[in-house]
Amino acid sequence: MKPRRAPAQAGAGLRGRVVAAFGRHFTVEFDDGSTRQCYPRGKKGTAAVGDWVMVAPEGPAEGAIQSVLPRRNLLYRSDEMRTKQFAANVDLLLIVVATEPDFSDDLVGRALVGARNADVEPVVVLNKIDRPAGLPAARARLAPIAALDVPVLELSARDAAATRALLAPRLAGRTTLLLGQSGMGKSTLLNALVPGAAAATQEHSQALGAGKHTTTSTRLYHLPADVAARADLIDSPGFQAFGLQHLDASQIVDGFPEFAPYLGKCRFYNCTHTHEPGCAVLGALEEGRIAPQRHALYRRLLDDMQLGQRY
Ligand SMILES: Nc1nc2c(ncn2[C@@H]2O[C@H](COP(=O)(O)OP(=O)(O)OP(=O)(O)O)[C@@H](O)[C@H]2O)c(=O)[nH]1
Ligand SMILES: [Mg+2]
Ligand SMILES: [Zn+2]
Repeated sequence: MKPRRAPAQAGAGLRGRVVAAFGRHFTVEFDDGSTRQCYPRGKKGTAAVGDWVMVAPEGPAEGAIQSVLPRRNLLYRSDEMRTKQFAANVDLLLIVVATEPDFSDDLVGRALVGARNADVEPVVVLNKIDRPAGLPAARARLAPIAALDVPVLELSARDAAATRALLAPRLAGRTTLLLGQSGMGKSTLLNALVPGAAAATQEHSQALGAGKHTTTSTRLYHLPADVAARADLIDSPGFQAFGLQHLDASQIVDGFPEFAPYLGKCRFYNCTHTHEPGCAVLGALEEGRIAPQRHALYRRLLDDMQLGQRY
């Protein structure tokens, strides 16, 4: 995906940032805080929440997206069926899990691989510590990830003051994406940091007849300056699957920093680290220096990739 250039001449459009996306409808916010409902002009190039775009104003409150400005990164997932964009120009990824309901460590591992490949710093938030029954099991499941020096922050989003104290320093001056399965507490976290934000989300999902407060679209919010300066937080709908079929074998390996000390030490230069004799990665796995769950995830990602190549 090659980024397209902004129009060179002044007055060709207004520069703004996509703060909400509903299918092919986008809310774009401008420097003065005003917003316009925008649609993409032409078929090519899809904007994502977090993208900077050039807009040709139409009437008082609408506009056409002329171009998507070059982005630092784009977090997305993909499987055989489709590609789904999460957000663009993200600095920090908060992967949200909870003591209950059960979360999938497979999805957490995939989010980490996606983050490393998009050059986004990952942090895991273990939410709902006010419900401690599931805490030991959750910690055990996260141990192989914590061993990679990925911070795991334990908190209760229902305690807004503690949540702010813990997260605000990491959010200042950056764009942060909340990602995780449904029910883990992403929107509750958002609401602790941006009071009133969840009210808007709930109104929206009720309008769609979604019933529960589950988030149905991705949206960017600004933290109040007294919580954190120049901090943007993106809430997203919970996901059930995190396909990474857009990654090739070497990008998948890059997602496993614990393999790094052994790379280049295998007997075969084109070792896939799955079955080869004399594989240094498999040796480290056998000696307990690589966690079995992590190597199993690596195998699944390679299998997914091979599946994708058949289509
Ligand atoms: N006990 C407890 N419940 C929490 C906490 N955080 C969130 N919850 C509850 O967990 C449920 C799900 O929270 P949400 O914030 O809607 O979860 P979400 O991750 O945004 O879910 P989706 O929008 O469906 O992806 C709600 O009933 C929250 O009140 C917490 O720290 N402690
Ligand atoms: Mg939500
Ligand atoms: Zn190997």
